[in-house]
Amino acid sequence: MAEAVLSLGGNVGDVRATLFRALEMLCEDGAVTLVVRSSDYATPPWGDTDQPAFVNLCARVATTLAPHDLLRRARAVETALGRDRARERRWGPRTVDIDIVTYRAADEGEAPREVTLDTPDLALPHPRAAERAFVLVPLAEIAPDSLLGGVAVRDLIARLDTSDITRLSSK
Ligand code: PH2
Ligand code: MG
Ligand code: MG
Repeated sequence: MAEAVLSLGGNVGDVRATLFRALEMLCEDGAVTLVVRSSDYATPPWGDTDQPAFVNLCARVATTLAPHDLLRRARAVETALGRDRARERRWGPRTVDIDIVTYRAADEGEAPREVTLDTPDLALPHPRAAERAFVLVPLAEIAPDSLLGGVAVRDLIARLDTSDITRLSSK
């Protein structure tokens, strides 16, 4: 079993319900199982500030899927939940975005190892996660000691302004 950290976010529609459903759909069979998820967080739009606030969360999953198979599943869930990549603008509004932040392979009898990948559709660890408070704040809730590019999440956060990110109470 491998373990992956996922970042989910969206800002169109009933986002909290959509993110909840996205986790359910990702875990619909035994190939992906939820280990732990963060709270939902309201986060200011990053990259393109002329759009509504996002809701973001992070989740740790165990999976038998290889990185690209996990990506394919994430994309299928995005599409099923109303995302239309052909119509959206870069960093613009979307019902749901599911990103793989890190992927740790644990082959039988071997120590877990962090997978690094640089392909056109998937780079691991996620190349910009370490700079994004909307990824790091939820991630710190579930794994403050985890490393991104060799630096602990709690230390990465210390460099950023997180004052405009608010944890949403559970529904
Ligand atoms: N995703 C984007 C662009 N900007 N801003 C926040 N706060 N949260 C996101 O998930 C997000 C974003 C494109 O994927
Ligand atoms: Mg994405
Ligand atoms: Mg994204």
